[in-house]
This record gives sequence, C-alpha cells and structure tokens, in this order.
Amino acid sequence: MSKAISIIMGSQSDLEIVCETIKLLKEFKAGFEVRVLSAHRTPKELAAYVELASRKGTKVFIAAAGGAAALAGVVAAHTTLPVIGIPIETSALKGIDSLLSTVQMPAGVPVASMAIGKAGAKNAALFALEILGITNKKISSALKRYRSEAAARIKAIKL
Ligand code: RP5
Repeated sequence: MSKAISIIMGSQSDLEIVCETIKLLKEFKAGFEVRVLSAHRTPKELAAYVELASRKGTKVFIAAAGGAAALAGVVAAHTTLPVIGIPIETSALKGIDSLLSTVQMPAGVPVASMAIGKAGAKNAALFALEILGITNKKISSALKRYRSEAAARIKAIKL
C-alpha cells in the first residue's frame, strides 16, 4: 500500500502528539505521508495539497490541530474522502476548544473527530487502518491481531 493515508498538522508544535499516529502507522507498515499545513496560515497551499493528494491515491486524511481548529473541516471541504480529526490539547482551554471546533461540523461536510490528545492520535491511526481494512484483508487481519494482543496483555495481569 503506498501513501494511502495523508496526515496534516496545523503547526510543527502538533508533532509531539502526531508522533503517536505516526508510530502506530509504522508498526502496521502502512503507507502514509505527513505535511504541516494550516487552515489559517497557508489556506491556499492546504487546499492545493488536499486536491493533489486525493488525485494521487490518498484514501483517508488525518488532520490534527489545536485552538479554533478549522483544519479538519477545511480539509473535508476540499474532498469527499474520509477525514479524521485529532483535537490537540491547548494550554488555555485544555483542548476543549480544539475538540468542539473539530467535532461540531455543520451537516453536509463530516469530520470523524477522535478524542483530545494522545488517545485521539493513536485512535486516528487505528480508525484510518479500519477504513482501509474494509477492502484490504492484510490490514484487517493485522488489526484483529493488535486487538487480541491487547486482550492478552490484560488477561496476563495477575494481582
Ligand atoms: C493551530 O494552532 C495548530 O494546529 C496548533 O495546534 C496551534 C498553535 O500553533 P503554533 O502557534 O504553535 O504554531 O493552528
């Protein structure tokens, strides 16, 4: 699979959290590319990238942003491919601002918002893989293995 997942973050300062998404995608040997593009600082470049990536074979977008986080919604405005949002935690409002900006899309242009922060970043990778797994047996089997391994770790706990 080559670069079926495009990850976009609004700022380099989001990378610490987005690293969790990247780590998991590497674990699954998934093809992905990463860009820093902002809905408000580089709106034209963002639109151009989303349109190009969609033509070049991206199947799912992941968009991570914090604050008045328009990024995932703007990505979704430029494509009908699925868009997964990661709300980044902020110092002022602890990421509630990012969460609401990402999740509260008006009807017609959906964004699948994950949880705030690291959990959301990990789940964004897994959710993207689940979407790709609908038509890719290797990915869906790898996801099933990942779940069984997590279950085995819980069952192995002896208190
Ligand atoms: C958003 O503003 C970014 O996604 C980031 O989470 C936040 C702060 O950006 P910086 O000021 O650190 O570049 O656009």
